[in-house]
Amino acid sequence: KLFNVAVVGATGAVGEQILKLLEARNFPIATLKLLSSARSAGTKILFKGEEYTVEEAAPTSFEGIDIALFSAGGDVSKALAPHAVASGAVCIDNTNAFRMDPETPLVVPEVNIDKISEHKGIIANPNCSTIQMVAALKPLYDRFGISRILVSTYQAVSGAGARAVDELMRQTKEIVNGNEVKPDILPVSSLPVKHQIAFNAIPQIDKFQDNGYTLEEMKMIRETKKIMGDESLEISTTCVRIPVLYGHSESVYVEFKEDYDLQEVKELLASAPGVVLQDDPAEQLYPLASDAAGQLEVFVGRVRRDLTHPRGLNLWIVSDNLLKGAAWNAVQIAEYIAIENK
Ligand code: 11C
Repeated sequence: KLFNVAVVGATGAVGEQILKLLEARNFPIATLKLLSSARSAGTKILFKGEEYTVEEAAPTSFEGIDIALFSAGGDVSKALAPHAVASGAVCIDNTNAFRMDPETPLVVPEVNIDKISEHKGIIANPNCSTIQMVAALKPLYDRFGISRILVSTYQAVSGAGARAVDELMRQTKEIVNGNEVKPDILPVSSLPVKHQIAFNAIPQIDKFQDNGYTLEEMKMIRETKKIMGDESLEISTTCVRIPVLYGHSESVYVEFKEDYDLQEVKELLASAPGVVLQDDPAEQLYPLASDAAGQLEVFVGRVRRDLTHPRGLNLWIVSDNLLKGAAWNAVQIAEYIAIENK
């Protein structure tokens, strides 16, 4: 069967990757509708050699659509996904809008694909920094149990969109040329205070919440518990933006419930779906954002026993935030839906 597919946010950083993957994976498409905000409507995009004109997304855009992939921001998803569902579409939503809604499955295929069948029209794609962490930790969680996770992230600017990518390039040139830097986008484009990202590290991703954590940090905490189906998981997060274009890196400490064998941990990671173990200190082999960029997998290395806790383990987890962290996870879900509805 072929499907009528809509991509909402087709001109954005994630939308662009979704289209590339639908093309590369030869997704069974009957018709393709490209939608965006009024600002980008009219843009021409090539898909499989054919030119498409991006249309402004509206409540009436979804008639006859089977699968709608949303990545145009939470407000657009909140406003339009219910209309898409009412028109009979299954929505795969890349935004924060429905992730914590109890009616909406929050899915990382390698972790909880079984939840897809519970959807009531919307399936949520988790935040990029959550996806790569849970994909790597799932086989360890299943084998040893995890009581506690402490994570610090090193996140690429592309997580904040194409304008943040341009901003890093522009600031880098300004500094190298000895000119004054004028920050414009980061850490949060809608807030008045901006900070330099070139040659810097900004310990703020998204807005601060009342508890002193940022929304990105709280997303990682809430989403991990929901995806793992374990509200008792203790998780502490610090999310940092660094001057990398593509690929989020994470330093992760986990405390297992049971004693573990380090070799078995490595074997579990090496055989986990969608995970690549890159761990050989003698060869200086470990995951790098520059290698992970453009790849679909989650890369894990620096796997080592904690020196202070007998059931503690340290790891380094890296993945392309626009691919497994967003577009690829969404297209994987779309592929499952296509197979289910064959
Ligand atoms: C970032 N993780 O790197 C964010 C981007 O909830 O899907 C993804 C935001 C989200 O800035």
